Amino acid sequence: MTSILFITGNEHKVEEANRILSPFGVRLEMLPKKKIEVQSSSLLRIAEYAAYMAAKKLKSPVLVEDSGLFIRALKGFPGPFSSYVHKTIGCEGILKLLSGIEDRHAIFKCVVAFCSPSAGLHTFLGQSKGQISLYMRGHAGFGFDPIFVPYGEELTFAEMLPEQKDRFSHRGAAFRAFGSWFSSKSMAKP
Ligand code: ITT
Repeated sequence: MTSILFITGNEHKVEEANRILSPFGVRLEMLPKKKIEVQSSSLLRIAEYAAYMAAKKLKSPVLVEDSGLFIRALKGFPGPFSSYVHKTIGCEGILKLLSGIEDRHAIFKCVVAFCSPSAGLHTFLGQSKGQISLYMRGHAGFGFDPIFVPYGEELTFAEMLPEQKDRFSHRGAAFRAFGSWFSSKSMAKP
């Protein structure tokens, strides 16, 4: 197993990422620091900047992930502000904003940024398209899981078994892309 530092304050992300990466022989060690965020509405820019700054400071390979829920009827809100919006108005607030609105289309997006002093910066994207449910369902997972139903499915992420969520999720797609790239190279050295 290769160990890589994962800069995040979110334990759920670490648990999910480790589950997804274990077949690739990669284990993430959580470094529970708030990542350094640029003021940007781009997940890609936020993740790239945070990974670059952390690798430079720690002189070690690091991973950073930035994700968010983009709701079409709300013109992409909460998007890059998902963490703050979840802490403030939560799933209930999103359901209120969407009450009476027929268009429930939404996309979960995830950007994984890997940066190492020797290999430089590499990013991996994942997304999951689906619908915002009419009410909260299920208790598994975190964040907006109780209100997100991926297309082709009936259950919300919060009603699924963990491995089932990984199969459909934005994080599953992004970390699988990272895992297959990483295991095909030897990028672990500083
Ligand atoms: P770090 O920045 O410390 O990594 P964070 O939780 O603040 O942790 P983000 O800035 O990337 O992370 O915010 C992403 C938010 O989007 C997250 O807090 C959730 O509210 C929501 N989110 C992302 N992925 C999700 C998922 O798989 N299920 C449910 N909600 C998710």
